[in-house]
Amino acid sequence: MQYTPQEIERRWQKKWEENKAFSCSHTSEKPKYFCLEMFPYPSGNIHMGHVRNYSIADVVAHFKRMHGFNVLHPIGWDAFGLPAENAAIKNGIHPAKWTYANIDNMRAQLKRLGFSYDWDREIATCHPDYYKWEQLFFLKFLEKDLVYRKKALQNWCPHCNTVLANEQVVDGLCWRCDAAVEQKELTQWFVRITAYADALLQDLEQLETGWPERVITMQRNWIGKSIGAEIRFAVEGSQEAITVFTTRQDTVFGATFMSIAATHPMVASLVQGTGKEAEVEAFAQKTASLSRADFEADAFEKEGAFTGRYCINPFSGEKMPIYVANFVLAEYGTGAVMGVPAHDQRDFDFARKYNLPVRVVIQPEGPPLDPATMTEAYPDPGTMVNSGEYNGLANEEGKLRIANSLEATGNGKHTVNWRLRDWNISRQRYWGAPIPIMYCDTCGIVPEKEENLPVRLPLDVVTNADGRSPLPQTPAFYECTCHKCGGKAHRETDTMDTFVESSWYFARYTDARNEAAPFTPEALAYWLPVDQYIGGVEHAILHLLYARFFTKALRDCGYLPVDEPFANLLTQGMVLMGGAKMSKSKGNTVDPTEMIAKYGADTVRLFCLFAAPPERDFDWTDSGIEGANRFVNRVWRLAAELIGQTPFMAPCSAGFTGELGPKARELRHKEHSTVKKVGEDIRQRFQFNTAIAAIMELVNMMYQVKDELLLEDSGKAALGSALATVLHLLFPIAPHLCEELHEKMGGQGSLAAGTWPQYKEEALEQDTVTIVLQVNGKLRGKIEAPAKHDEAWARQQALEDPNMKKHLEGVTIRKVIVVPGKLINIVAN
Ligand code: ANZ
Ligand code: ZN
Repeated sequence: MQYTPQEIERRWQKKWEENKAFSCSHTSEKPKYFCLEMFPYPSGNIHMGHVRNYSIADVVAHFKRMHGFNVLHPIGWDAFGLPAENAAIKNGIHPAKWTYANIDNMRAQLKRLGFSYDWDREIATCHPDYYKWEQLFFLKFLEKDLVYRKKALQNWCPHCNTVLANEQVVDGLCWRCDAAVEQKELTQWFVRITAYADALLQDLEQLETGWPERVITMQRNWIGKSIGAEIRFAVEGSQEAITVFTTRQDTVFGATFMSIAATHPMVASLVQGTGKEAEVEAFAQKTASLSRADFEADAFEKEGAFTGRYCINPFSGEKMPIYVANFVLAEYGTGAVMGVPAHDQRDFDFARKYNLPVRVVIQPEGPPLDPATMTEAYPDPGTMVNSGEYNGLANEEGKLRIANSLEATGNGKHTVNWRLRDWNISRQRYWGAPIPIMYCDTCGIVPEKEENLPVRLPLDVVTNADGRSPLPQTPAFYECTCHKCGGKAHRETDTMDTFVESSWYFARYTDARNEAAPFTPEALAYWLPVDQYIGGVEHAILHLLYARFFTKALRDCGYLPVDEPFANLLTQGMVLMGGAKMSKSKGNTVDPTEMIAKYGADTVRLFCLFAAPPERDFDWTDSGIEGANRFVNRVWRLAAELIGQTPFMAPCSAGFTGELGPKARELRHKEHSTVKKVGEDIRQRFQFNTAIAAIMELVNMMYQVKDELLLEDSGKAALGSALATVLHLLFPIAPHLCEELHEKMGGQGSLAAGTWPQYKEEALEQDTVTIVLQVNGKLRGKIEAPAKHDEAWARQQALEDPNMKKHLEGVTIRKVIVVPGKLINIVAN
């Protein structure tokens, strides 16, 4: 019996496909389980990161099926986006052709890995049958004022020739190409994600049990709710006032200067006539190009330019110089910050640099702070001092009272601020879903009619070499008739951000072939939410936040029946090579196709699961994949030897204690305890690596005892049962191998429809236990004892053990510590 993975694997893949072994329906009586991996971008080839991600998900899907769940495990393609256009420019292929060819190739690769997908639900987001619904949602959002058009400074990537969302700017660079991001004024479509800021924050609570803590923290910080106050500072010699947002109104008596953003609308009027115009203008120019990420970088040097003007602190009455400062963000709060050097490090650095006064207004316990000797700001809580009528109050109490007083005097108010910004979804790119809007000279912005959807992306265009979208040069696309007045109109030529497609794809899987509607309520009610979502932690903010928003917004438009899309989230680690991320540019990639050709899909899957717990990164090594391959072969050889010699048995079915000899009982014990451990490892923590290790131990024991057990019938039965158990436990991990051996053993049908083995409590009890003997905590011996023994008997055995006797000679026994069935420690001196 030869192990020929290429042949075996293709044979079972064909069978599963023909029998539609993994298709599912929402009309089932069974409980449902929706297992989802983040769908791939069709870049051309499946890489090891995909293999790991999908292998994890596939174990979960099989495991749940074997536990009686009706499992939805779909796959599709996040198929719009820049790389298709770039490849088209480079190779002269149309983005559509490039994308669909890649999908064909990657689909074949996934099939070759034997993943248990319901292929009837495959989706590609670049298909009009998909984006048609997205355009519908755009119109629904427009009706609800959840999308709007606005002119604003935008993040602009000069290399990709498109705007980027804040989330797509990483440390001031484009997340795709690493070009420095510029600011450019453009009129764009925005999704009003801020309307759901509170709900997005609140509902994180629902996710606390199912999501990694750090992802929740990242989301919370991104949404960034700040509770504080706005305070008005009158400008000296002017009717104008500067309003600041602060979370520390309790420190207002310590505000000794004012700082405003370089693009603050009052800059010009403030400097006018002060003689500082040129200086401030030059400074503003220098600051304009900085991004939010620049401000947040640790090494960022805080600088400012004095405007020559002052404002008045409404509490202390003090004159505060007004600076234009590079650390004040124009788009956050009011674009102005009161400088409190004693209690804010940034302000402290600024004050030392420009020789501004430092006044302590919050005292910690212990020796009082002295501004003359302070080397850093004191940002923590304390008691208010130098604060007039507020002196002596705890600062938290002071916050409340000062905010109340602001409202009473009209100098300000309680305020909540959010870090979250609305989501700019306009992209000046071709390969995306058209925004279903037309502009009419008479009627203005005219939404396309629902019955006219989809607004099709034209495929007969010539892409520009510099990456500019061809749509503005394609009259056949943009020329249209206004359906309100019948006049000439012009279609929107921007397309939607591809993150829009991935914000709702999970819901489309519930009813992927529906041509009349995006979903059916029954299917949604049955399948949602996703029970287990699996993907990379790089999507912790962007994609997950957008999908959470879409779920709530579509719920409020009457579509989705849930508040949150993903009940449980697993973020898998990366597959590294020599400690570094695999990348084509570094030349340190491992091609899954090659590995499958060499070892078979089962080995590749097994290695990805065995190498580390799913959250952790692991290194791809030749020795690792070879080790996995040796184990697969070891299982094969064991089965080959046993088949024909042992009876066909169901898992965990070998006879009862009385009928089995001691070795067979030992094997039976191992078999049942392995079922328990593997089940727990997968169910509770997705610890596939320790689960596989436990299966390996069982296989090892079978090798050790088989020759002896093959001599008697009850031993053969014990081996037959253990082999069936191995194949069932290993099936989710190495499905082809297990199917083949199960069939060869005489098993009927497919393991894909099998049930998870059930261990018996009684079989977990061992015949004998090993008790460790110690004197004063040092190991001095061991005794084998019947599992059910008398404690006094065990003590006696310990005292009579020859080595123990030696160590107890000439000393007095003070105490005997007994851990029943495990340890006896005699304390003596
Ligand atoms: C005075 C103060 C004193 C502050 C103190 C802090 C400590 P979060 O929690 O992120 O909302 N701030 C307000 N608007 C800003 C802007 N546009 N650009 C840069 N900084 C800005 O932070 C709120 C604090 O960030 C505010 O409270 C303000 O500084 C600063 F001992 O005001 B604080
Ligand atoms: Zn019109």
